[in-house]
Amino acid sequence: PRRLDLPALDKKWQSLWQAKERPTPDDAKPKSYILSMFPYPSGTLHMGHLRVYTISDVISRFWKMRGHDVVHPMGWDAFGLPAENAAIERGIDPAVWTQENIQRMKDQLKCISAEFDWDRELATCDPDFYEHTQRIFLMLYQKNLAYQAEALVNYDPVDKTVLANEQVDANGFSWRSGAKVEKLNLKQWFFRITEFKEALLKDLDSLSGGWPERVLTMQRNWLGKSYGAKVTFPVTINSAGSEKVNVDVFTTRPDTLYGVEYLALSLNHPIVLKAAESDEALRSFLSEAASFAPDSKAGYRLSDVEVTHPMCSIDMETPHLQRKLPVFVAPYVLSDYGEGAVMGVPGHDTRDMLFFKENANPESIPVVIEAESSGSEATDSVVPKSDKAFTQEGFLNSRCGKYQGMHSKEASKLIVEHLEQIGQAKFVESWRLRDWLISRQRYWGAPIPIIHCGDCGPVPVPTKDLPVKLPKIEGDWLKGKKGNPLETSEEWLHTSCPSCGGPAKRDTDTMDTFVDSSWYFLRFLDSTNKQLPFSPESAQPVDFYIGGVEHAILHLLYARFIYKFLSGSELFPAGQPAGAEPFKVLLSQGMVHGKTFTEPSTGRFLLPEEVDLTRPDKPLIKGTQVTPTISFEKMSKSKYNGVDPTLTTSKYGADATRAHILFSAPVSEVLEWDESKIVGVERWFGRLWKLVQDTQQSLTSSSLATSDVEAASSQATFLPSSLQDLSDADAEAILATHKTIASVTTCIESNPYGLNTVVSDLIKLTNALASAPASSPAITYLSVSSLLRLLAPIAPALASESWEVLHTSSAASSILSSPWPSTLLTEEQVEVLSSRGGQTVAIQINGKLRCAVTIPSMEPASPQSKKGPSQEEQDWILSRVLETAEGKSWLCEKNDWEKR
Ligand code: ANZ
Ligand code: ZN
Repeated sequence: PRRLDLPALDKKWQSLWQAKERPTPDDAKPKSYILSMFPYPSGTLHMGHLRVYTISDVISRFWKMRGHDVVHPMGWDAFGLPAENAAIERGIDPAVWTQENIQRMKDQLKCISAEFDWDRELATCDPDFYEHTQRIFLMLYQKNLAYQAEALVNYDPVDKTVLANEQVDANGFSWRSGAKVEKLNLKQWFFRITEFKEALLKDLDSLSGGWPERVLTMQRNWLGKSYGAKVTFPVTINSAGSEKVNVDVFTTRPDTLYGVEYLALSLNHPIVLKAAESDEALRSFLSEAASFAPDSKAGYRLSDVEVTHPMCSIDMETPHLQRKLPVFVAPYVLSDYGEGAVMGVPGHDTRDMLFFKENANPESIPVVIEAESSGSEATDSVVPKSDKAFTQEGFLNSRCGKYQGMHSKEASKLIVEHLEQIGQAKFVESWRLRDWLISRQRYWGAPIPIIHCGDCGPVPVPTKDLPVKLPKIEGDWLKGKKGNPLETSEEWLHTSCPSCGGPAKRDTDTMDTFVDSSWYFLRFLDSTNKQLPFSPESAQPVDFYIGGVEHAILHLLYARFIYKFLSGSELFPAGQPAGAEPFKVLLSQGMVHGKTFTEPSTGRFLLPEEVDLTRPDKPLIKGTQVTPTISFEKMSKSKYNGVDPTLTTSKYGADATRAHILFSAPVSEVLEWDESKIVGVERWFGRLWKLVQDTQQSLTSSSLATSDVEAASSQATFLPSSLQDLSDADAEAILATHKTIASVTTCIESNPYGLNTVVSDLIKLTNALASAPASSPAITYLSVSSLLRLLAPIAPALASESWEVLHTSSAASSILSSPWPSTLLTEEQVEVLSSRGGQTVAIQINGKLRCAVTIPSMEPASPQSKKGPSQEEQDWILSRVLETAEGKSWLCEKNDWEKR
């Protein structure tokens, strides 16, 4: 028998596949669009890539074998900072840097045997692509969904660019440079995603089942619809001749209104801006506070301003409502949420309590809501300063006037209704979602196709002048550049106004790379269209979308928004139903963690060359011979635990690597990459390879003609007219093969999250067929050829080679174009075959399972008695059970079983 050399098989088959032309699309076939999130061309493929592309490749090959016309494209999310930073550091053209990286990664992708539609390839930095990104920008602009506005923006002083809120971490640092982010007021471009908020929320319901619930929840939270009330507080500004103004706050807890102790305003609330004009100390507080973290406890008391309780005029009985309360300026109050003002309830909100303790130095903190109803008793309702706020709902206590004893829900409603009558409150909803800030002050992005004219204002670039190309980089023009390079690109910057012809300037902002990725999946469907981003005939949603959970919020939300917008535009066929969604099924895959060795006493990460792995099960630290601590952690350079997928594939072959990566964890979970365990897959492949050779031997020595074997892909040819005529070995082989076909098919088709179980099912079938081969050559062929076809999407080279061994005639078509095996048996046949050689009967006595015995099989039940065994059948079963030693012992001899 030939030795199995997996890397050699890769070489042979990969070059055969590359030479093969992609079949022309067949309109008669059902279509499937399978897509993995396109990578950033960093230059090297990492294990996360390997995992995601293996999953999408398996699903894609499966649907091809199922007779679908599959779209499985690959492209490059090629704009963005790393290329520009490389250019600034090393003085190379970002386009060249990117192109080289793409080439390198493309070669690496071929090594993992992933089959992509390279004729659809795209890169978002290619003018042929970004021309259409610009077109889509203009479509939004024409519908007033793209606009420019002054905004307090996050500015990264290291990268010298504006960041989206999402790119700033909870502590106020840039996600990319790690720099402390500053707040600046600048004119920026926005997409009005908030216009689509209701649809973005509601249509999530229709994705349930196709998307993981966790991702749906993350999307819902990001949209953040909350119901509450706007409550109006009367404020007096003492210095301004006791000027009276109203301040609205947004609250989700009107039931806590009797516990209000202060009012807090955002840094740019109109009252604050006014007060700052004559308050030097406030001005310096504001400039400092702009860079405070969102959870800062800092505050500034507006000593000149007082607030009265909105209830004070309708509830005169409650003395504490008649007080004047302080007003603070607080960075924790967001200027762009709710009303930019908060009613402070220290007893029931943790942030309010921390702020109040810090800034008002209170002796105690009043409580108005309690876990249990206090009835009409008066309680001492204050908490000592050290206590925690009671943030749950509950019952209003004796401080709450006529609302005492009511539950929070009821009180909230009645309080707002009551205040509404005197014009002091309104039920409102509020959203967390903000418009999408899309402009970046960088070079390496799609230029915003707007020209600014002194006379006409902003003018869209006419379609015929698209694309607005980036200026060419001459020499090392970008080297050492700070700020936005486009602003100093004089020749590019100055142009004439498309409307009046006068001198004008180009917009120097480029678009957020999330704009590119919000529509690229539609371009793949019509990637060479010169006139349009894509034609209406080509537009369709993605059937399976596979990618990392790090994109669960923003990328998916932006893509859903743009898809909804486009599906109502002329780019889609007319009359699209509402509720259009771009990704029917979403597979969000977990991270790949690397095996990490640390020195137990110091916790120091060990270099690979410091660990002796001669015995993979017992690693030792070289020199000291101490056993290192092993853990699995996110791969990183500092932990020396990164694994290069191309090294793994060249060592073990792409097939074993792919099978191992699928087998090691369910798709959505963290995968602990342990190279030493890949031998499990290698052994399986070895057994399978031997099984194929043995099968080939028995086929050549049998009377079964090769042509028969090849012609026979359907069960009818192989199964005898009566199942009773099958030998025991054949029956078992057929049954095992049938069950595996059924489970593997169901899994890939409708629950790809369980792809790991596909591998274990295939291992089991291999073992079953190897240890108990079928007796007839026809059944042997049927089971082994089915196994190979089930294996083909996962291990395409090994399956192809085995197929070739099995089909010596050169006319045999490739396994990858053979049909997916259909199940072999009907349910009745499964029952008949399962009960051959006996059936198992469980014996329960008084509800306790005592034993299981095997008795001869009964003739198949007639259809009428399907509801359960008849009396006659029951008697028959009982007498058979009593014929077994164990059955007899339990049912006749152990009369004392109750005592056991
Ligand atoms: C009083 C109160 C008492 C509140 C209480 C909560 C608990 P969600 O659910 O996220 O919508 N809030 C309102 N506007 C704010 C702003 N501009 N910046 C910061 N916080 C603001 O949050 C709504 C709650 O967040 C509101 O309800 C308000 O505090 C605060 F025991 O009002 B609450
Ligand atoms: Zn003009």
